[in-house]
Amino acid sequence: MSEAFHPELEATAERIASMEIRGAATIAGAAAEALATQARASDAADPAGFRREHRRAGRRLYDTRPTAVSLPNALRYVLDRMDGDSVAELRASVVEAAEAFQTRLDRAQTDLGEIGANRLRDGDTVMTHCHSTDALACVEAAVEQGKELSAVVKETRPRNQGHITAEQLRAAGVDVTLIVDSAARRYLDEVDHVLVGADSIAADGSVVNKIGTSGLAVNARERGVPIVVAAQTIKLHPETLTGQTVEIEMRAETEVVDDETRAEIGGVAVENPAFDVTPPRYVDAIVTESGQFPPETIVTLMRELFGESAARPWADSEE
Ligand code: RUB
Repeated sequence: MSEAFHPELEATAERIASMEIRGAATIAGAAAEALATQARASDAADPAGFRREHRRAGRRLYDTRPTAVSLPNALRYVLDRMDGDSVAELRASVVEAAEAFQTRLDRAQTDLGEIGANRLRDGDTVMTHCHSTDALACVEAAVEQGKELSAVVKETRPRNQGHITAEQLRAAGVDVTLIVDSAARRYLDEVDHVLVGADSIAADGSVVNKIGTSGLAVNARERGVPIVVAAQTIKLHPETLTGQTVEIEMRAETEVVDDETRAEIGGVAVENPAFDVTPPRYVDAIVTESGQFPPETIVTLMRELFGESAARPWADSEE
């Protein structure tokens, strides 16, 4: 099997691309675990073969979805720790790093949940967009502190991730109202916070999240409702330190209209960007496991965590 992808790694890559596995933190955990699976099963003949195999496996995972930086940050975490003089040592280092990554991921979410919960008062209502495990962690921690909360949940077309949020908030004991996306402004007067997650945060504090986040933030600012982004530090995009922009994923038009509807409408273009960019001036706070930050200061934390450079330890496409 040397240098072939393990079927489970291939399956994880396909499930990330099809969004069966979705959400930035969940994608990151799945990618790290897939590398560990590849390592456990590797029959590489020598250390060089093992390294090549895992750099290529990293590339396979990297190529699945372009916007959530938690994916390359997970690959960086594991592959940067691939170390040893024998295949056995290399294998152990990859498995250990993947396990440590998952532990850090879980701990970071718990810690940021506690910090985000401090912003929420008993009786508050939050408005959510999409489904973010980091954002949910804040609400769940507040509920555990004994606060009673309500939520206005945007359905989040075209994939309706708001349905997952609605179900999970209801299960946590939150009073949930589901609305269509275009009703958001009407309900902003009734909410105390807009609480969303992030797929990537750029060095200037711009927040890349599910399409519709930026419009919601602009409307919330106009209504005087604070906009809080819950995002653990693996959402910080180190390549933006050197001026790179975050690629916005364009998805299939079939997510927007089915073939029959499309035939009825006739020859129109359909565009389906999955994410948008909210400028820092529309964000009140970014809540991470290391504390909460005004977006304009996030660059300091990014430099501390990643330095000035972001290596790409996965294989180049021509390798
Ligand atoms: C998911 C999305 C979520 C972030 C944060 O988009 O935009 O808000 O990924 O999620 P998609 P989390 O459904 O296209 O993956 O806080 O769980 O990392």
